[in-house]
Amino acid sequence: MAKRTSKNASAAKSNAEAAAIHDQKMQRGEGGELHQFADADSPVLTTAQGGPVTDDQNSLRLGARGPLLVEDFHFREKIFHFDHERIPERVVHARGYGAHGYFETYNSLAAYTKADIFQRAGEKTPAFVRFSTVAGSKGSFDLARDVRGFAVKLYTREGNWDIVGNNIPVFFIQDAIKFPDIIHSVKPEPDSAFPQAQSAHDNFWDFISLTPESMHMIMWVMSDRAIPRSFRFMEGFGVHTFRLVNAKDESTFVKFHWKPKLGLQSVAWNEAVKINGADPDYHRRDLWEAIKSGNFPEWELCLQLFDQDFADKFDFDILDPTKLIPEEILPVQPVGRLVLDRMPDNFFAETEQVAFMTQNVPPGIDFSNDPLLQGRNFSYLDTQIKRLGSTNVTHIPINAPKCPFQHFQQDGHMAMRNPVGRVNYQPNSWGEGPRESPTQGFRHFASEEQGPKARLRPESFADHYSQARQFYISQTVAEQHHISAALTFELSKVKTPVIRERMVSHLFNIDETLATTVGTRLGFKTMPKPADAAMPTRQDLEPSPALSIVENGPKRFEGRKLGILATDGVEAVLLNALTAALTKEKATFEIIAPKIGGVTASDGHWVEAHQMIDGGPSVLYDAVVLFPSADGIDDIVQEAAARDFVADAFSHCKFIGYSEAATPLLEKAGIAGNIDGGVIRIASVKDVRAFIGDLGKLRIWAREPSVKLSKASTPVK
Ligand code: HDD
Repeated sequence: MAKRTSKNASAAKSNAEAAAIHDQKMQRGEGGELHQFADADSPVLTTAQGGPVTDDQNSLRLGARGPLLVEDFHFREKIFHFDHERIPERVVHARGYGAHGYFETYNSLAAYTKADIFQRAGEKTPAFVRFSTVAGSKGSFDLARDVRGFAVKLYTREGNWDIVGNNIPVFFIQDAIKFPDIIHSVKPEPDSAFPQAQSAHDNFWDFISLTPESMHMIMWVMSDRAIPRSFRFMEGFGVHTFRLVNAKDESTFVKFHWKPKLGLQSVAWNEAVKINGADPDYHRRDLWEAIKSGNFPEWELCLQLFDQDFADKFDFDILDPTKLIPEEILPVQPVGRLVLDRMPDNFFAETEQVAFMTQNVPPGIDFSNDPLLQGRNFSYLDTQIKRLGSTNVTHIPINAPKCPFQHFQQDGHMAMRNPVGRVNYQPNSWGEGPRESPTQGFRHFASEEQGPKARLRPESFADHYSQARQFYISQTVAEQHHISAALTFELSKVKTPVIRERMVSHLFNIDETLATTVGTRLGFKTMPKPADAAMPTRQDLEPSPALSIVENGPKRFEGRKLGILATDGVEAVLLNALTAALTKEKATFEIIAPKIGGVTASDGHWVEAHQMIDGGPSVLYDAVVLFPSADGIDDIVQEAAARDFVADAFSHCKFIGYSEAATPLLEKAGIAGNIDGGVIRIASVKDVRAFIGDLGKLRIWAREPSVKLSKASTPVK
C-alpha cells in the first residue's frame, strides 16, 4: 500500500511549524525549480513498482532544452495513472457524501424476523451511509431542489444489508421500466446539456405532466423536504413495503423509517439559491464538521409493521411505491439507532466506490412484489460493474462483508482474493470448501403467486391524487405557501405554455386554492379544467401532522450554527456569555468580522474570526447576532455584504439578536421599523439566555407574508 510521506511526523507538529521545516529543506535545481529531498523524517518517493525516484520535478530529456525521451518510465507511469483517475460517476445520485458508524439494536425482534442484526438488545453492527442528490452530476452543488438519497449499508454477521432509500417516502413512478424516462427528463436536456441539477425545465415537467402517478411525489419535491438544511436534519425511508421473516417462516410486512434525533429542518428556496453560491459544499461540510467535532448525528430506525389483513383493509395498495401509510394510522416503532461517528479516510476509496444494491438482504429480510423494488433488484448490480469496472466489487474493502464468507467465484479484473488449493467448485470429492446450509441459508419467502403473463398495472394503483392532497393539507400554512411558490418558480422556467397548463390541470385535482394560486401567478388568463383522472380524489383522508417539517422541528438549537457579526470593541461579557450558552446547548457558532484575522474585544482579548463578512453571508447560519461596537459600526454599515447579512437573515425569517450599537445596520437593511418577535435586543447576560431559548423555534414563519420572500407564496383566493 502506498504510504503518505511523513504523515505521522507532520501530524505531531502544527501546520505552521511543519511548513517552516519543509521550507528549510527545499533545494533549488538549476532551472530554479524547488526539490524536497528525502531525509530521516520522510521516506523515499517510489514508482508504483517500488523503484526509488531521484527527481520528480523534471522529465527525462536530451539536453536541458531538448525533447523528452520515451524511456522515462517514471513519467510514463505517472501520467498513465493520472489519465485514468476518473471512473464513471453514478448515472443517478452522482453527488454524494458518506460516513461510517454503527447501528445499535434496542430489543430483540425475533418474533418478527430471524435477521441476526435484530436478535440481541445492544448488538452493534458496523454501518456506512451515503447521502446524495439525484439529478446533478458529481461536481454539482448541494442545495439543489431535489430528492436526497439515504443509502445505508449494514455489515451484519450474516452478510451485508443495504437499505437504499431516499428522504421522501414515495417515488415518482410505479414501474421500474419508467426509471430511465423519469431520469432522462430531469437530467440536462440532451441537446443543450443544461440545466444542471435542476428540475425547472421543459423536459422534466413535460414528463411529469404526462405521468399522473408522480403527483404525490411532486408535492414532496416541491415542498421544503427537497431543500434540507442538513443531512443530519432529514428523515430517510426505505420507500417500498418489505417483509420480515421469522424462524417459523412467517412473514410480516414492514416499512423502514429513519428519524433524525435532532428533528427536521429545511431552508427557504431564496436561501438555497444563495447557499449554492456561498458554499456549494454546504451539506458535506456540515456533516464533516459535525463528525469531526464529536457531534455524531443519530437517527432512530422505526418500523411500520403490518399483516395481510391490514394490507387488505388499507385504503391503497401496499405494493404501490407512490403511496405511504400515514403514521397516525399505523404508528412507527423505534427498534434501534444509527450513529455516524467517523469520516472516511479517503473519499474515493470509500464514498465513491461504495456499491449499494437493494438485493443485498440477509436471511430474515425479504422483498414484496412492489414492481419498482423488483426492477431495482435487477438494476443495481449492472450499475456497479459499469462504475467500478469489475465483477469483483466486493473485493474493495468498503463493499466487503465484515462476517466470514467463502464461495467459489474467482478471477476477473483486479481479483484480490483468490482460491487457495485445488477446490474451486462444489460438490467435490476432496472434503474441502464451503457447503450449502438449508438451515442457515437465505430462504426466499414462499409466497404463492399466480396470474397471466402480461404487461399489466393493477387497478389498485390507479388513485393518483388522494395522497397528494393529503400531503398538501397536512402542511402548515407557511409550508403550503412554499409549495405553491416552488411550483410557480419551476413552471415559470418551462417555456412551453401547454406544459404549464397541463400541470396546473393536475393541481386542480389536488387542491383548488393551490391550482388557482399557481395559475394566477403564472399569468393564466383562464384556468384549465381539472385533468382527466382515473379515479376521483378522495376528500375524506385526514391531515397527517407527521408529514410537516415545521410540526416536527427540534424545538431546540442543538446541532445548529449561529453567525455572530463582530467588530473591534465587541462587548466581551455578552460575547462570552453567548458562546458559553451555545456550547452548553451543543450548538456551534462562527465569528464574522471585517477582517479574517479577527477582532479585539472590549476587554482587550483577541477574538479569532472564522469568516470575513464577504465570506460568511447569513444564509450559512441558522440564526445571527449583530455585535458591532459603537466605534466599529461605522466601518461596516456602508458595506453591501453587511447590509445583505442582516436583510437576508430577516427575509429568511431567522432570529436576529442585536446590540444597541447595531441599530444603524438594522436601519440600513430596512428592518428597523419592522422589528418583530424574532428581532431581539441583547443588552445583558439575561437577554442572552432568553435569546438562546427562543432560537429553538428556528424560524419566525409568521414574518414571511410581510417580507414577501416569494411573490408567488401568497395564496390567491
Ligand atoms: Fe436508485 C442509485 C434510491 C429507484 C437504479 N438509488 C441510488 C442511490 C439511492 C437510490 C439512494 C444512491 C446509492 C449510493 O449512494 O450509492 N432508487 C432509490 C430509491 C428508489 C430508486 C429510493 C425508489 C424507491 N433506482 C430506482 C429504480 C432504478 C434505480 C427504479 C432502476 C430500475 N439507482 C439505480 C442505479 C443507481 C441508483 C442506476 C445509480 C448508482 C447506483 O445505483 O449505485 O442502479
